[in-house]
Amino acid sequence: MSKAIDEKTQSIVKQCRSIPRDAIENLPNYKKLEFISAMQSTGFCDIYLVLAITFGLVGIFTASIPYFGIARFLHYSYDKAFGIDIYREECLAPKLEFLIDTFRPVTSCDICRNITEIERVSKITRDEFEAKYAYTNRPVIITDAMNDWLALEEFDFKFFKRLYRTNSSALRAVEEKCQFFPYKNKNEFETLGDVFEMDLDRAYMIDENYRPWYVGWSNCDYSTAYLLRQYYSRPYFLPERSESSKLDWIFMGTPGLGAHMHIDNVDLPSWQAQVRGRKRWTLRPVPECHFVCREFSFTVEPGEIIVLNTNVWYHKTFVASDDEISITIGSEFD
Ligand SMILES: *[C@@H]1O[C@H](CO)[C@@H](O)[C@H](O)[C@H]1NC(C)=O
Ligand SMILES: *[C@@H]1O[C@H](CO)[C@@H](O)[C@H](O)[C@H]1NC(C)=O
Ligand SMILES: O=C(O)CCC(=O)C(=O)O
Ligand SMILES: [Fe+2]
Repeated sequence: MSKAIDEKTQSIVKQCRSIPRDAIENLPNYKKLEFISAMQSTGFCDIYLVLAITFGLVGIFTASIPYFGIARFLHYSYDKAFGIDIYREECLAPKLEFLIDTFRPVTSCDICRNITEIERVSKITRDEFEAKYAYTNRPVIITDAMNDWLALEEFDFKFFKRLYRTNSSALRAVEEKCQFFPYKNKNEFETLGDVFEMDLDRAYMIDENYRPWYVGWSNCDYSTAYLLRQYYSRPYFLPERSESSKLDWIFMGTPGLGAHMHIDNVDLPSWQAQVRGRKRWTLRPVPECHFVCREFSFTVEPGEIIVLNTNVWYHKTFVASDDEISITIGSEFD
């Protein structure tokens, strides 16, 4: 879950601010990127997308022909032509942010081919979870994994406001080293501290003309993570050997807002527990699978955990409760 491409970009931007411009222009792939960028911004045509889809489709349709090397050939030339490893030249990214999504390697559409809705399961064993979902990129909702969580009673805006109070080490840690995503509220919330300075009437939508808000952040601070873990337990279905990531991701906000459609770049799949409120998700297959797979939506109810590989599914969210804020906590797993 740590996290969206744009979230990644944000951290890159920070890290790249100090690099002089001409050093960036000397990176080996700068010219190539600039060319594609110019084509796109003149609106000449979305040549890159057309090529990506064509390559992807031809690759898929020929993949089943044994010894007919075309899929391999296409994959190879695709990589050569477009496979700029943007993360090795991370400082190109902020300049050409919009290109990042298209620099994903081609995905096999087997991941999404037969999936048209999300499955809901309960009482699943670790082995079954591992075989069917953990590493298959098949999204799933587990409905019975948070029954004994204190978080269900305790997590609300005030809880986090107390935890991340002004000058606290928890807040300082997030502001200094963790990621913060204010989504549509980026003009008013520069840091997590700004969120908790919002007055409670607004936070709880009591204001007559309340303005909706939605934010997410990673908690990368060890002692805060330890505290948070007093309120939830590691979901029982995760494979035994799977390391629990030290990084918690928390998303919180009012009805009507959520995360925009994006795909992440983080290696691992993740789980996200819906502690409070309801959240509508839309999952969209990658563009090269547009004709093979379907987009679909569903709502995660309080008490449910969604497991999703956010690196292979585009996803967007939308808080769908009537009058309650949505609060989720989650993490990557391996
Ligand atoms: C998809 O479903 C079809 C028909 O139900 C089946 O033959 C095929 O093996 C499935 N493909 C995958 C990748 O699961
Ligand atoms: C936070 O720390 C600053 C600087 O040490 C201090 O001036 C300020 O009063 C503190 N604020 C609170 C609410 O403790
Ligand atoms: O929960 C959300 O609103 C977004 C979550 C997300 O983007 C993710 O888990 O990767
Ligand atoms: Fe995401």
